[in-house]
Amino acid sequence: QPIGLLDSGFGGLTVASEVLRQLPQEDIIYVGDNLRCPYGSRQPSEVKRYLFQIMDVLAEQDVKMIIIACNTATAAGLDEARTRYSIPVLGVISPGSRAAISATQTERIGVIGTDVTITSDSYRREIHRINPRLYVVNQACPPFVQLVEEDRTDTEEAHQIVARFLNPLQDEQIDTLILGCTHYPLLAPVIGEVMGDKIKLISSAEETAREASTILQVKHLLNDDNPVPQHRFLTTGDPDYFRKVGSRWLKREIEVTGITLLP
Ligand code: DGN
Repeated sequence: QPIGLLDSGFGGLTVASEVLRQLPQEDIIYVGDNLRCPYGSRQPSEVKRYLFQIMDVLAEQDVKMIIIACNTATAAGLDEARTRYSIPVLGVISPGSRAAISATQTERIGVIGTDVTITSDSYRREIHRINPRLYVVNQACPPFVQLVEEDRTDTEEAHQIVARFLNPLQDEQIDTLILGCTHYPLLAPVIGEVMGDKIKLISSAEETAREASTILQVKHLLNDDNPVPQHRFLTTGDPDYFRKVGSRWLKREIEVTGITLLP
């Protein structure tokens, strides 16, 4: 049985890449809802509807676990998703919070994400559930996702937009910045340049893949005899474009199939 992953577009590939690295014997199915990306400025109820449509597609493929590799969808629907499906469902917000809590020394953490994620205040709540003494400052960065989706991360315009949105964080004396959107690690070189090398950038990918691995191990669901793992990628957008951009981000040639979801 494969592991299912989903995102509004390319962002979840940062998590998929880490799953492939940590769990090389696993089959995966990835769904990118590129046609309806970005999710970040939609109503949470709409994001939740899209999330369940995609989870149904993955459930039909008999996946053994679903990783919601999107902070926006995690913030909008993780709790309800866990009640709807009987397989393990993982989000990216708790793993990212844990990684930041381990990383900070000054006890001051910044969080960047989409409007839905930042408005939900999910990271601050999760961090404070574990350690209420930590200072957490939120900053929404709505245009960042499109820079990734449109493959414009390596441009002067990207640098200017990133600098403008991160400016409010410069005086906050944070030492750790959570990339609270799975698209943002693909902008990490620019974000790192703007914030300086003293700031640790936290992506949820590594910690989420580790959690997936632990759960599969505990449940005796790990695939340890799978000589030719299958990696399938589905998109609601243009499969050729997904193959081109996705292959580059993942540093491997991928096969992509187009799918249609209800409006
Ligand atoms: N990759 C998504 C996230 O982590 O929030 C989302 C983005 C979006 O569609 N705006």
